[in-house]
Amino acid sequence: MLGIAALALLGAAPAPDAEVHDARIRVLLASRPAGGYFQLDNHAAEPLTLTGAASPGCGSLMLHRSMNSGGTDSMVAVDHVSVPAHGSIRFAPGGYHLMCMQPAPTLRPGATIPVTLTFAGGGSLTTKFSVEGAHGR
Ligand SMILES: [Cu+2]
Repeated sequence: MLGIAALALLGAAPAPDAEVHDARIRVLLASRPAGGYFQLDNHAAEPLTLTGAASPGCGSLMLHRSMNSGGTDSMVAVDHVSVPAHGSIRFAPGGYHLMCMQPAPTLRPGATIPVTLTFAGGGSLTTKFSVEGAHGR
C-alpha cells in the first residue's frame, strides 16, 4: 500500500472508491451528438465530485443536464456533479447526461468505447460504455 507521500512522488492520484454501472451511449442519428448514461456509486466516506469525461470515440465529451421549463426542453453544460458519501447518482434521459459531441463512425449499436471519468483531486475511472440505438439495442 502506497502512502500519500509516495503517490505524490509518482504524480498519480488514487482512483476513487467508486463504480460505474449500466454504462451506455445512445446513438440516435449517425454524426449527431449522442447521450451517455450510467450510474455512479460512491463507496467512500467522503463526497466525490465528477469534473469531466473523455473518450476517444467522441471528440469532446461534455457533462450536460436536461431541463424542462414552461414545457420547453433544453440542456445546459455543467462543470461538476457531486455524488454524496456512500451515495449514487444516475445519468439518465431527461436529467444529467454525457454529451458525445462528435461520435466516431465506429459508434454503432453493439460496439463498446472506453470512457474516462475524471474527479476533483485528479483521480479517474475508465469504463467501457456499450453503444445502443434509439430503442436501447
Ligand atoms: Cu446534452
